[in-house]
Amino acid sequence: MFAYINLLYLLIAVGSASPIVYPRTTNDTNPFVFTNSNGLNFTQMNATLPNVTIFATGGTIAGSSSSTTATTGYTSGAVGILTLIDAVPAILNISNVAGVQISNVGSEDVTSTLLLKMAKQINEFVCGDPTMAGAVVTHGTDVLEETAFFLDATVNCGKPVIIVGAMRPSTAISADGPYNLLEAVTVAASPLAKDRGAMVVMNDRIVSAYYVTKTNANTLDTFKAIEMGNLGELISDTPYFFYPPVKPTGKKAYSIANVTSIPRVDILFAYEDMHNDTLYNAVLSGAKGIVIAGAGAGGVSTSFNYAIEDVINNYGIPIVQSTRAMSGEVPTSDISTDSALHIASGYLNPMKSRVLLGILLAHNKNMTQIAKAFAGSTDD
Ligand code: DAS
Repeated sequence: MFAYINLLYLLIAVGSASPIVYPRTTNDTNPFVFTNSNGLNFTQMNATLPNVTIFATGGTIAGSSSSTTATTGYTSGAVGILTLIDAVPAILNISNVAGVQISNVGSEDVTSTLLLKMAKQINEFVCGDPTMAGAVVTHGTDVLEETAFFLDATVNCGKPVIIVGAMRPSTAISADGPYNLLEAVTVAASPLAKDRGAMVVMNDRIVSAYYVTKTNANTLDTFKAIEMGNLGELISDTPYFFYPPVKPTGKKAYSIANVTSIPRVDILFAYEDMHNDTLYNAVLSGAKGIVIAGAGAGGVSTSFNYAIEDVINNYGIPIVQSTRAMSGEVPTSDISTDSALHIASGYLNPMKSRVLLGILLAHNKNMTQIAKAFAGSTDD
């Protein structure tokens, strides 16, 4: 019945000169005034504004602490999506928003199962709905770059997918979450944000999800793409893009419509005096792919390199060599030998390399196909 009334109102709106507006209700037990065809609820529906869906996963942006000065030691994911939206009424001047509570966890607890659920729901509720302008994902910052990379690779309808977090809990003085959320919804609702892939919007910056990384464990300006720079910024909540829409070199799109799980991929850190058994332990523990956070441009010890080549040739496990350095490229030339197919990560850091390798294994790509997919990040 409710949906029928909505449809009636929308028909009137389409027919009438002045667009219909469902103002916010004061009814706290049922704050929703509109339900769309996918069953998503809105606390306002103003037909003159774009529609954005916010997918909440938890993290500091939804964190709380008894102290207003604490920026550590708080509870992640303590606050639900409606509370987040209600804390920033200015959002409703920019966009109608629906909220989907995917999870409410610290980002360290986000799993590949959650990532698949997120990507499938964004594809269904945003890409599949012509009335929806874009998506926002609220997320913990610690592994945000991995989720951002995964969504950038698996949601490719051209609509903006904006990942946002906070470095201070919502209870802190000058909490950054509310303004970050306002900026994220603003970009998700902006026609300028189309065809740019997923982006991370935090601290007034707009950064490509393909390249962004968390550069500092504590500070508000932590998310950067060190060599590639920002795609744009926001000033007084107005987005400015520095370039026309552009695709990162080598980026490819992958469907996860028929993917039900992502194979295990482990990351091993290179260091002085590293031991080979860590590699064999990962393989024997069930890893179907390995990423090495190599020293410099993918470097490992001579002995460990023998182990790599043994695992590639005799266990058939793909091994991607990335760098433990904060930025830079691992070119094929720096790691290749005649005795095994070493796979270079290009400009992808170990965390993003692991996400890409997992997606490629989920699509049953062989080592040669995997090597070509990574080579695209520099040679395309
Ligand atoms: N609580 C940590 C997380 O969920 C940090 C954060 O969100 O900023 O990633």
